[in-house]
Amino acid sequence: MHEHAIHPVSPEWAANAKINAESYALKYRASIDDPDSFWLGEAQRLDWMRQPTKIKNASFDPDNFHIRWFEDGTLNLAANCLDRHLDKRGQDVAIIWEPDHPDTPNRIITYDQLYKDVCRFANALKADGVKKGDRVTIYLPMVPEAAVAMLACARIGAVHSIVFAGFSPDALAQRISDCDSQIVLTADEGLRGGKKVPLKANVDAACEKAKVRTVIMLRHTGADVPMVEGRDVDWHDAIEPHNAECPPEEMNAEDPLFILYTSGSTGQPKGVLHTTGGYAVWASMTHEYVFDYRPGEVYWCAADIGWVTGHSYVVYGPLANGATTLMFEGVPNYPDFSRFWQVVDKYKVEQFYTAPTALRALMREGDEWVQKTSRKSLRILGSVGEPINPEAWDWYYNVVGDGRCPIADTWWQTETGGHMITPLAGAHALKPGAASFPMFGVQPALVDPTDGHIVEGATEGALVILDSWPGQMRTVYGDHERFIQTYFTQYPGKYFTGDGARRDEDGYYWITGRIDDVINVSGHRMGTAEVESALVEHHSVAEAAVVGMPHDVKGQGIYAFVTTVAGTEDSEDLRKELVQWVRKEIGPIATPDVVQFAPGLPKTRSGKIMRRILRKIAENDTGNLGDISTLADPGVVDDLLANSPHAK
Ligand code: 6R9
Repeated sequence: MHEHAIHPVSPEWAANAKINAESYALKYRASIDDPDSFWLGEAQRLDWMRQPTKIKNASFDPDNFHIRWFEDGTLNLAANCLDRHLDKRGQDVAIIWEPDHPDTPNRIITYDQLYKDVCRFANALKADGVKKGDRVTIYLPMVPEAAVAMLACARIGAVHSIVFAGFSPDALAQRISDCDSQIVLTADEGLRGGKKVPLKANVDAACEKAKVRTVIMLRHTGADVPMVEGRDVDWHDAIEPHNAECPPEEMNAEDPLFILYTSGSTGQPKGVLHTTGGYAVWASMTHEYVFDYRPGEVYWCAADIGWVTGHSYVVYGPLANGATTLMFEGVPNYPDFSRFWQVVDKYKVEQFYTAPTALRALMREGDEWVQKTSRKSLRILGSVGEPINPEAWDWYYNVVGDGRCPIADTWWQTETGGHMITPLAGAHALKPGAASFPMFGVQPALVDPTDGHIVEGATEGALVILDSWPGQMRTVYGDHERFIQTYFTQYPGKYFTGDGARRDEDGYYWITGRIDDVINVSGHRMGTAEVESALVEHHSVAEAAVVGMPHDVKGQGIYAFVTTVAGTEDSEDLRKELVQWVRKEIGPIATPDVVQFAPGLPKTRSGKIMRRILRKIAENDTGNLGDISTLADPGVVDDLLANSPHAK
């Protein structure tokens, strides 16, 4: 397929890694043949209040659908991330916080300190009336208090719902209302790449649409922001009256831990719900094995806590393992393009984990930015969020890692809770661009999308997972039917990922990307339906169809076809206005790259938009549009082609 070198497992990794080729094979077999013993064993990485005796109880069979793991066990995840480390590691660093600008003082937080901060904040939440099972919306920037807030919720059994701090007031309001959360945790402002983000103002605007009892606001930049009497509380005033003793709530393994909204192929974002025990085992196990993590090492996942990667690999996985986790407020290109590597050197980071889009953006700027830093501390590199193109992989490996550090290209999803398919550095030869092999307990398969039958051997197909794994989501919050409908009906009895994949002659999996109406912009999921519904909210828009287009840095860009209402002039000003409109409605990550005015969209006689054609136009692959004879009006295609920016 390509000429990129294959990198065999190095002798050092084979000899020293937590998992080598032999133990991978043995453990993988055991995890499938005898899941109960395997997972009871892995569950011992946690402290349980009551040990589980029932381990796996799950079936994807439509007539008997259920997913339960460790169902009679009880535990508290915050206690697992904090209390149990205090004896041995109280003075060890839990969180290193590196601010947006290198001249701003950093923060170093020990496990002792983090424990106290979490207990105090947990008491503040309780004092506000938050109880076990209540939803708490978190709209915070990348500051340690975000982790404190998550762990405080987990400690008292409240269910957190983090909304990425780049989302608009509307998007926030919708997520607050959907899970009926009465309380929002935020900051005055966020700070990214020197730019301020008006978080509190966004919360105020969201509160006009969503009913909220309390807003707790952290002073971060010190901006002068209005406080609403009776609703808004200063973070420090909230914790002031409370002490640092807060007994952890005893949670059932299947009690909810968090909700995280994610985009799907239809409708509004869905609230992915994760429960406590299985998720905790999964996050901890994958963090340890995939990053070969050993206590004392400084580990850095550069993802934002607003995404699932931040949940599992900035907070829960590393802290459950007693790790030192680095939390970075900034961006890769500020103040300059060396920022990532300077931070690596500053703290002697051993494991570094980021998204291909960041790598591609840095790669364009030239190798000097990397080469003027040492990076000697790095042992292993990780990639997540989208397929990594072999060119970016090679750059990551050769330039960033100086050809010394294996790359874990981790394929997984918000829904899966943690890594699903990834090479393990001590076990697998690396092929640039291949997500490679399944994690323990994961049974991937490829199916033929036309009839759903499983295809074997070296081939391509829709990626499904055949049986449950502990970190799997349990439901769509408030809509269990939608959960089943979205993931288990396309190929009954199997979990459908939404991704396509190829398996090569050596059994490596290569993820080819989404095959549903989800696009992946800079590693962030966007439903085309969401962007379309934002567009049609505009008074000049009659109809809109959105597809992905190839983009050098972002992986995919957003290409919108817009039909305006009769009598509207399709002007350049309107085009700009629509771009701004979508930014405002959803957030900057949804900014359309192209808006093409179209007097008509290609529809079948039954009125379905033929996205296949729009995708080809967006990809500028118009040589073969396929059969367009079933279109109600094949003539619209000529207009679309003539007016595509590619044609100009
Ligand atoms: C963790 C995360 C999930 C979608 C997923 C797939 C894409 C993620 C990938 C990858 C190829 C990888 N994806 N990791 N594609 N190789 N290593 O990103 O979760 O935001 O839910 O996105 O991202 O398309 O289906 P989420």
